[in-house]
Amino acid sequence: MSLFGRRKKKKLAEQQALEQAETQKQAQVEEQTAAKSTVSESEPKVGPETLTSQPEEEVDRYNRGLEKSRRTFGQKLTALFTNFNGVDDDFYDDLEETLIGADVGFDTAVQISDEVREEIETNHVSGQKEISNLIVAKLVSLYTRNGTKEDNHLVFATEGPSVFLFVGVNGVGKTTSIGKLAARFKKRGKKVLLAACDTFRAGAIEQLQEWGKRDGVPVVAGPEKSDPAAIVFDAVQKAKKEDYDLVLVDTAGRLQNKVNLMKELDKMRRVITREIPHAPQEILLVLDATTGQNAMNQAKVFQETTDVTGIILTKLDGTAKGGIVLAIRNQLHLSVKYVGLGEQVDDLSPFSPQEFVDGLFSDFLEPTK
Ligand SMILES: Nc1nc2c(ncn2[C@@H]2O[C@H](COP(=O)(O)OP(=O)(O)O)[C@@H](O)[C@H]2O)c(=O)[nH]1
Ligand SMILES: [Mg+2]
Repeated sequence: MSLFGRRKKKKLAEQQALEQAETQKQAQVEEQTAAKSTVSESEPKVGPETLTSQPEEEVDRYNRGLEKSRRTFGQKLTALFTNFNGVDDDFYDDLEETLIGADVGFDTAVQISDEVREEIETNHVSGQKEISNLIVAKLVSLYTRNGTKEDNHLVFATEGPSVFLFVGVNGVGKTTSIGKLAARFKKRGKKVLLAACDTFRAGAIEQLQEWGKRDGVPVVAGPEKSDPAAIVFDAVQKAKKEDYDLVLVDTAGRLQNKVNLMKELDKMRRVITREIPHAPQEILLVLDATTGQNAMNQAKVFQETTDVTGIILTKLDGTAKGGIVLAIRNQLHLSVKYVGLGEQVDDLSPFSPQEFVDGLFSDFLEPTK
């Protein structure tokens, strides 16, 4: 493809991302007052439980959640070959456009197209079927490249409570993911505590308390606009005193004010680490898969703001552009640890590159697989 064409395409992709970022900005006034926090009353008895979520169910959920992406990928790859006249510059141009349209990101699309071109030329690959197999194989290898089996594992403290901080902009699914994960870990016999540190957004505290009730796990909360660091302090104290295994901390994502966001997250981290050395074990950035390149921009800002340890990618069920997983792995060098596949409590699965690829390309993979 011509350099001009690439530049034009890159500019277009950047422009789209900018427009999306603009629409997300919300004017918010920051005012925090330290306040005394309280602990919700209903403390459940948490003991070992049988697992209700069987692996086969998870695979099914995966495949269902990827339905839209699979259909779109299939259609796009089919369209790419409808007018196939052999591999010329136009073909690689179309390939890049197809990949960009699936949200893999500009750089990754160009990388794939370059690698495909090199392989086709070196090995004199011809024929529609061979080339489409080659493209799929390339995508598969990129999805799984650098990924280890352990990639999606969350790190727990060897002793005492583990603390996971959830960060991300409003509406991406932080609170929902915390609710789902709390249920998941409780089922696995862990004693879980939630901390309502999004004190900024109206209704955020109540939303977490709702999840707490549903999951049967207590929530440490304070009044709206109170200092999140004060809430997290109380939560961590309680976790130590009462032998909790895991504290899941909800936060407010004020991306439009990076300095304040950084200060707030820093302060919370300092409080946590002072009380529990080595904590927080995870700082999980929650991204909404349906926002495409905008999610990539958010990730860049949060990576500059705090030490993100992994991604929770939500609403994968609501996008036809599963390619974003590839962009996150390839461009941000972060692993996707969990994926959200719906709004129900069970709709969150550990991310498995192989299952993901199988789900996405099942219509295209050779039956010998
Ligand atoms: N379809 C779908 N919806 C989700 C998923 N995760 C979260 N949501 C929805 O996204 C909306 C915002 O979620 P919320 O947890 O309040 O976001 P927060 O502002 O980051 O805490 C809610 O309506 C959730 O039900 C998911 O994986 N799939
Ligand atoms: Mg929330």
